[in-house]
Amino acid sequence: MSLAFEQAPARGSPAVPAPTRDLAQGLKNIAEYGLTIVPDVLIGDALKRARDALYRAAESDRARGREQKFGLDYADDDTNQRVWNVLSRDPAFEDLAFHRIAVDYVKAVLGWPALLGNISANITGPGGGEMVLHADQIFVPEPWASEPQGLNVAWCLDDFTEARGATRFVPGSHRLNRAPRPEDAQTPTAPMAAPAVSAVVFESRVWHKTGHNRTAADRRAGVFAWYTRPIYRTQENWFLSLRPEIRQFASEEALVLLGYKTVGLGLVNGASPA
Ligand SMILES: O=C(O)CCC(=O)C(=O)O
Repeated sequence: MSLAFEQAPARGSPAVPAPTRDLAQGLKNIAEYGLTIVPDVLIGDALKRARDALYRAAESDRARGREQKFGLDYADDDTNQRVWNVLSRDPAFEDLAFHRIAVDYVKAVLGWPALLGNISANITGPGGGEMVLHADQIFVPEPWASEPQGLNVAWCLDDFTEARGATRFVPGSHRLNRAPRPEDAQTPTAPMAAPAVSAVVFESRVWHKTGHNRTAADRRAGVFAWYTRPIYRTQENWFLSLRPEIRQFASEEALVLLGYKTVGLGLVNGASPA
């Protein structure tokens, strides 16, 4: 049995917590398991608008040869597709990024102000492979502070089932307060099954990965809104205040310092802007 599971919730309790609409209970779930499921959030036509918009954007990216892959081995995985920066693709995603429930969790877990770090979508496709086991705050050097530095709100736009590659979690692993190492890759995980219209809120230290899509024809679309504490934001907002010619004639090093040339963070549609 792995260290993560020894520290996981007591024997006999469910692998993932029961869905709840109650914020206080949700926060307890996040403290104990690292995640909570909020049922029935995308009411009215909100689900259809977001789902249609996402599949339209994904299809458009494919048609233009701009599709982004994700998975354990990008080279061999042609069926999973990531769509970056969905906020700019359709107004339906504003309703997810700034949703009352999402913002309430962000304020309660991270404090305020916080930043929307990214909002992108992962669509698993038939045969799509797993992602590597990871925690979302991989950019934070260890040892980690005792509080999460970020929060993810996953919007289920299709039913998340184990067969379709629902996100898989190591419940309680956030309490290890470290990222998984290569030797942790086979740690047992629990699929986070949740119907479309649900949101899954998980803190940045809990270990997780995209599951393997074992279906013949089903896709699974999730929109992941990632929020962080604002501590390393630049004090001056260069993107708004910089004289344009400074960027135009800037050295490579100056572009790095100003945030225009980057790796991993500060991307534009998944790539460095310069
Ligand atoms: O696609 C998923 O289920 C999980 C996505 C994820 O963990 C990520 O994109 O970092």
